[in-house]
Amino acid sequence: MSLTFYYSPMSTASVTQLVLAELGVPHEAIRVDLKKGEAKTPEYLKLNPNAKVPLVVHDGTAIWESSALTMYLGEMFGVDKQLWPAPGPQRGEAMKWVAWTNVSLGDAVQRVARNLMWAPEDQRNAAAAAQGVKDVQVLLGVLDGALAGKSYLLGDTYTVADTHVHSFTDWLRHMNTDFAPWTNINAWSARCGSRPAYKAVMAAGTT
Ligand SMILES: N[C@@H](CCC(=O)N[C@@H](CS)C(=O)NCC(=O)O)C(=O)O
Repeated sequence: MSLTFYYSPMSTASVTQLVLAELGVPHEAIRVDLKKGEAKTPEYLKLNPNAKVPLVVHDGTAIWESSALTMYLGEMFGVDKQLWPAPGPQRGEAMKWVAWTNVSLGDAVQRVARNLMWAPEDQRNAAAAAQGVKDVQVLLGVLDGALAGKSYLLGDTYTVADTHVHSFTDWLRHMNTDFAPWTNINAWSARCGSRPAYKAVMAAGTT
């Protein structure tokens, strides 16, 4: 088995890095310097024509999109370890949260980030940013409600769906999102943050 993980610190690749650590998958990690254009070389573009990280090459097949990677790695390496559900409704639930994070929550968060930070100043829209902030709070309410009375997204058992969603909420905290109303999320975050794999990745300082 050969698995190569292309990443850059402080990027979406952190999600995949945490998932790989949680699953204990042996791999080679290759750091891609985005500022130096290392994701735009002809060799890299052959593997990921989107010129982005994360990228995993597993036994010669290139797989990108962090949501796909969490689901794929969970399916390949997580079922025996009870870190990903076997096929069935619980797997559907796990997939639901991973897709929701990248598509629904991701959309609102990107509207905020684009209109406050990422876009050139003359392309930013304060009203769109303000609406994005409101939408993020509505979506966090959905997550908080789903965690009521539960230790983890799927109930009593931690899965890499938790790793995925938690990594994203960590980033939201860095963006100064208001988490004060979300007591269920905060208690769940503390549980996710106490996982040995999470602590080891944070201590290594490569995320
Ligand atoms: N939808 C993709 C987004 C990946 C993405 O946006 N990666 C950024 C870093 S956070 C990137 O590699 N950007 C290339 C660059 O900045 O040159 C995923 O979820 O994997």
